Amino acid sequence: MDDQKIAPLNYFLHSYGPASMPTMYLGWVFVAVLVAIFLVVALLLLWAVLHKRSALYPPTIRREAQGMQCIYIGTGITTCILFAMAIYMLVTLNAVAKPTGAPVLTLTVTGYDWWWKVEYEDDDPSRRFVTANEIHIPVGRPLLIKLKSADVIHAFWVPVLAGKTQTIPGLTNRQWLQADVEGSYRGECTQFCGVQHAHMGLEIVAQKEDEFRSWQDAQRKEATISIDVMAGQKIFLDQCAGCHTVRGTEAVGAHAPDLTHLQSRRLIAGGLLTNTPDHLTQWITHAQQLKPGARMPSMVLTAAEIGALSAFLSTLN
Ligand code: HEC
Ligand SMILES: [Cu+2]
Repeated sequence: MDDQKIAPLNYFLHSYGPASMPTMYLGWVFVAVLVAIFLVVALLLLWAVLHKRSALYPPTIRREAQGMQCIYIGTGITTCILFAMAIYMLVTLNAVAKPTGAPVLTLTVTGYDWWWKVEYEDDDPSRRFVTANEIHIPVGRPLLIKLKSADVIHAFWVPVLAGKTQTIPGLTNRQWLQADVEGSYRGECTQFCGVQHAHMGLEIVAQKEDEFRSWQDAQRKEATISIDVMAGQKIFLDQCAGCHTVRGTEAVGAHAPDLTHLQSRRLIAGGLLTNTPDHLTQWITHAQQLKPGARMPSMVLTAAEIGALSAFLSTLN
């Protein structure tokens, strides 16, 4: 969790993968062309202001014909530029439409108010697993993401890796993605989906193949609950299991983030808080103050219950 790298250049108008690289160049080229056009027009305007037509030289037929000629040339140039830009845009759309090769991984990502459920698919059902908000991927390999929604329309967007795709109730949309640089990339919901839309973040963590494999193996495991935290587990089963799952226990709630490997995640609550013991306690007791409207109530617990529950949650790694 702590040694996770943050990609150094996680900026606007940068790209770290082939699903977004062509679009990034398109953006830069369009900005350059538009700035150039702006400068040319501004200069021509300035020239016109400075060379005002003198009243001593009334318009002649020859001058008017010259004026018309200028308009034809200007329209011609504009049309050519617009056509060139349209063609470049179509070429770019085509370039990002298909993955660089067969996807090595298929994920189903489902948007919920206001978090993301992430399912790693596998032909062997025993190798499938579920997590939330933090998506690990092998660096340099294409993957396929199936996008669904559990409630309203959301949109999945990791700007430096790929364009945005909507998640629509009842539909499965598809999007491919590839990160060519190791690191952690921020994503957002980009379709207004209710009060906490701004706190529906996600993180993509691109890792070396072997690191990714061991992360996957760890995620597949069920939680191992030690006898010391049984009191906390009991509170969890009473208070939290209606919504949350911890694989390996009787908690199988389906409409909240899977907490089996909660401690492996860097952030909680859609990127609102870093995952520290302190923040976890605050979140559990004050979810509605921290993220008003979130689909988790602020839980009313005694200090002893919070202590036992925190001990239980701290073992979910
Ligand atoms: C009514 C359903 C419900 C109950 C009961 C509930 N939760 Fe939640 N919980 C949620 C939802 C929904 C979220 C996601 C909220 C968000 O990010 O908007 C969540 C998020 C969390 C998270 C953050 C997970 C992450 O990775 O982002 C933790 C930790 C958590 N709950 C712990 C608990 C504990 C512990 C209890 C019991 C004391 C509990 N919850 C009870 C619905 C519930
Ligand atoms: Cu949203």
